[in-house]
Amino acid sequence: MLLANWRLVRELLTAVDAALEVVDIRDPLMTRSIKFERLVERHGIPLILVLNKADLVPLTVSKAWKEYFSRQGVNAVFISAQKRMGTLVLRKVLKRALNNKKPITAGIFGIPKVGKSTLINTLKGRHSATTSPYPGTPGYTRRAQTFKIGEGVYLIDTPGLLPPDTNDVESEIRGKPIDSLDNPVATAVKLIRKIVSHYPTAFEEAYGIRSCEPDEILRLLALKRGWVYRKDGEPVLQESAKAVIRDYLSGKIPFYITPPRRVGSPPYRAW
Ligand SMILES: Nc1nc2c(ncn2[C@@H]2O[C@H](COP(=O)(O)OP(=O)(O)OP(=O)(O)O)[C@@H](O)[C@H]2O)c(=O)[nH]1
Ligand SMILES: [Mg+2]
Repeated sequence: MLLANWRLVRELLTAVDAALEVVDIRDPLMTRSIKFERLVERHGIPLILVLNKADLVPLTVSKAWKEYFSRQGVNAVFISAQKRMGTLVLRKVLKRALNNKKPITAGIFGIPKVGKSTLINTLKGRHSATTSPYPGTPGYTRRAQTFKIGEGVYLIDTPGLLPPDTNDVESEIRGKPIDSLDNPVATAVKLIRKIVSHYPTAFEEAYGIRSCEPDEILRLLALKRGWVYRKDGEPVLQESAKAVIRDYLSGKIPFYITPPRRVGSPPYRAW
């Protein structure tokens, strides 16, 4: 799977007037890249943090995240690229950040599967950039490409940035294709723990499985879907593990976290 290497990112940052960093609003802190943000700062261009997938979280949560970042001096906008929500505000914020200058070129960056290409399509008004639901599946972005989204307004779509080197499971599930994960069951267990610690009824709502126990959830899901070994009827946990990761990425499992109360305090225990 091709990712944006840092040399390409630096080259692009030299060429653009502003950088848009797209993150997943369900967990912005674990889907942003501080390394990237520092690089933008060094290039002296405006950074706009685009909190995408706002259709997956309550409006109060979107507002709280925007507020959280504003307090830290980060220019943040929440949108739903898929549902075409908030894009007018984003256009305005971009215009203001560049003092109405024209023509302008902005780069769209962010770790894999946060919706960079979907945002381009929404702003352009038709399907031009290819998209895909899971890391490395056909349609994911392999190279930088420029799109015109209005008179004198150009956006550059870019391949996913290397996910930040944290212990968080977001980096694990976005860094490579799901079928290439070393241990999908271990990754899914970590993901389930993260989900239920913030949204205890997630698996009941998604699959009708009333449990918060990762092993039990994987076992029951496999049995429910008929993913069993023919010889002994035991559940194939790899299959349910991959399904959970896919369903999380595509937003089928309800989940979101709320901003930490005090700036700087961790939002939750890192698993
Ligand atoms: N619910 C929801 N899903 C979204 C939204 N924006 C994008 N998606 C979905 O997220 C998935 C990834 O979208 P892409 O636009 O391919 O993401 P990307 O950041 O360009 O991914 P890479 O090119 O692989 O780095 C797709 O299945 C989109 O339909 C959104 O606002 N809400
Ligand atoms: Mg893309």
